[in-house]
Amino acid sequence: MGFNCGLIGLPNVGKSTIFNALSAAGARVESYPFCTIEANMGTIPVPDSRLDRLAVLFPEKRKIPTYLEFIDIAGLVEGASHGAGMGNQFLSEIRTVDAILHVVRCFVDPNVAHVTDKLDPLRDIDVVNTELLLKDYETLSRVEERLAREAKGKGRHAAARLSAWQHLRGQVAEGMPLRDISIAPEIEDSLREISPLSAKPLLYVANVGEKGENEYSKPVTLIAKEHNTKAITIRGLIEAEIAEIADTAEEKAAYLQEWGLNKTGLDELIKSGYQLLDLITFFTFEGPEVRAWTVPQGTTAPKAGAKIHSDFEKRFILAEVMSLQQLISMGSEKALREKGQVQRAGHDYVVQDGDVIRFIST
Ligand SMILES: Nc1nc2c(ncn2[C@@H]2O[C@H](COP(=O)(O)OP(=O)(O)OP(=O)(O)O)[C@@H](O)[C@H]2O)c(=O)[nH]1
Ligand SMILES: [Mg+2]
Repeated sequence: MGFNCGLIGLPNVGKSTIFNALSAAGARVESYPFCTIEANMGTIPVPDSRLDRLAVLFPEKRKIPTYLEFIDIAGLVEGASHGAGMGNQFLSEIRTVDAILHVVRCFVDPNVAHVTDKLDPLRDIDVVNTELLLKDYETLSRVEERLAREAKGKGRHAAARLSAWQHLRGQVAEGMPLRDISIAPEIEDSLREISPLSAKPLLYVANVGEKGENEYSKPVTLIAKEHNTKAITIRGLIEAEIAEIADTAEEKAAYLQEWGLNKTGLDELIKSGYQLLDLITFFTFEGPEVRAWTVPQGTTAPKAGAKIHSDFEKRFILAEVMSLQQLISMGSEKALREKGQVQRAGHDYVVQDGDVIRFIST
């Protein structure tokens, strides 16, 4: 599995349109708000030219990419944290995702209703972020009541935990998202348990309509920087249409070129998403498959092995690590071995982006 991204935002900003562009899954799109009620889900293969090049060396093997999962969630409105609109459903769906893609309407189209009177991306961003924070505040307050009961007469540790928690709630009350707050070690576990919404990595997606970057999307890029993240721009409608009509990668490239684009929003999203989540890709060519895998940066070889087979971690002996570049330029694993270019890596080896690995286990 790659990673799991939830598309969120106000109603009618183009979330389902962008979902379609990304997954070509044909989710229902309408010009009225709240058209999405049940979340749509799509799994898409991550295009990676390194895997394509590696696969050339193993023509008899099946090529299996790593995957990215998108969830198109119902629109959120002011008051969602108290159940307005699709509030509660929306918020519970967000809890399950690894990262948030916050879609912001930056296209002008009088035929598409806006939930408020006029286009104002920064206000829209604020509405959504505030609802996430309010929900977190409510959850933190509930847990605090429990911690306060536990702290009664239970010594220093419980009291310290309560006070760290109170401090944290105070910061959230001031409007700070949890992802920007450094968390005291004694409350890390309790916080992880509640999977707070404002702690999830966030990427802004400016839906810019036909003409690309515009006066509405520029402030989104600036605010993204202020929030220590990035904004990418997607021409939602165009990319969705291209995804629908193009049957092959070549056709898609030709359509994109017609619009003066050299890559899709998806390419950009994957790149930014991997950076945002600190993810890397490694490759294997064991058995009948040549395959890409996604793991977080800093994963050790036995843990990476566990992606492939859960008991690989326990049975791990060593990892034989090859550089993809060298493997391709020398043409075979054998040639690499003869030159002594296969690295034998132990339990502590930290897998690097682009490693080609053969796991040796008991
Ligand atoms: N002109 C223009 N219209 C767009 C663009 N992207 C989306 N739309 C239109 O905006 C309307 C809403 O799009 P959806 O994708 O259904 O929006 P949503 O955010 O999923 O809406 P809800 O599910 O109701 O929250 C549709 O009529 C789309 O065709 C765009 O880039 N340009
Ligand atoms: Mg929708």
